[in-house]
Amino acid sequence: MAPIITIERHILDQQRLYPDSTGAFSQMLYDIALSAKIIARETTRAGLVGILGASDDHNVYGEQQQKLDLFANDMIFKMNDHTGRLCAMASEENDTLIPIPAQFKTGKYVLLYDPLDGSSNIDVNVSIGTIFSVHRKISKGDQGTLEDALQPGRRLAAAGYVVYGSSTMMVYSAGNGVHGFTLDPSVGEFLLSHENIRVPNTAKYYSANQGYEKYWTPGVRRFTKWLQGIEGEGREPLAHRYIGSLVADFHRNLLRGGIFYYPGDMQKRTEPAGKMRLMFEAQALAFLADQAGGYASDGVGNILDIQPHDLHQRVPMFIGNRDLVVTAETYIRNYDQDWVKAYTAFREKQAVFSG
Ligand code: P6P
Repeated sequence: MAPIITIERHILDQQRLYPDSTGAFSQMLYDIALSAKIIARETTRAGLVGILGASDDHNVYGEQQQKLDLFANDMIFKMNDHTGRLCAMASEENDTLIPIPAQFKTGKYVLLYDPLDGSSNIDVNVSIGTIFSVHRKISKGDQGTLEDALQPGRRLAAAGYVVYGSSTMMVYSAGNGVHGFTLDPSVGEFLLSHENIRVPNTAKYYSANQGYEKYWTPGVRRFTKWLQGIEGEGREPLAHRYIGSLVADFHRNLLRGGIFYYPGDMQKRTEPAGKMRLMFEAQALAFLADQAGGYASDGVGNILDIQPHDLHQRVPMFIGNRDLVVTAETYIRNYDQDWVKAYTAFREKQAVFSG
């Protein structure tokens, strides 16, 4: 029988790899794991406690019951605002940077999170997820600033996700491999179940919303035909799996091999930059993919190298097996020069606008 290792024990063991760490980093990962346990509990009961949809009911604390994504957003904030480990937070649910309340000490990390990605799937009982990433404070002074949040993914200290599916799993990396933990609800502990996850060399799946294929660029359409074995050297087709919940699609491809892509387009449905949020989805998953031997690109280059300009900026995303993502980049370079020009101009305008 494999040794039973809780996520707390694993984080402590990882901490020994960084002798200079004060333990604040490990403590912060515990806090995130605890938030995940509480969200997991509410997610599994969502249909039962009337959290679905806003309601006039009030819970035992006298607070109005909220939709699950707002519950998750509040939960992560309240678990982390007083710990003295963070200098700021940023959430997909909040337009601006979230300061640490004045009555609490600040720390040296910024936590960015999408509290419940895919929340439109909650009402139909499809897996959903929480995505988080952690940057180190680089600005002067005690309070965090946008400068601390808007750093390239290469500088991430840690990133991870929780997938609330048939079981609840937390997957994280602190820069030393990707490790997965499965929640044992009977003891309320995340137990190590997938140590040092590596993207399998042979991909099994491709994940994209082909309902929007008419908006895609010629290169992306031809790349999709290549994945299906119709274009090019007639490879064995990959199976198409698209759950419409990013964390669930990413998690399956991480474990079984595959590529997820949400391309930009020229028909202005999602602007040239597509739909994925750089700071709350793409950076975190790109960091994990890189740590697991995979690769994440915006179609032009590595997502980890993008200098962010806005908390809510979007990027196209091709993520998974390196050889598949590189092939997507080749198709785009060869057939989508117009899009590349429009996307590059779009990003340059963003840079200028953000000053
Ligand atoms: P579409 C969910 O809303 C989400 O942000 C991701 O979880 C998911 O991958 C994507 O959007 C689905 O988008 O346009 O295919 O419905």
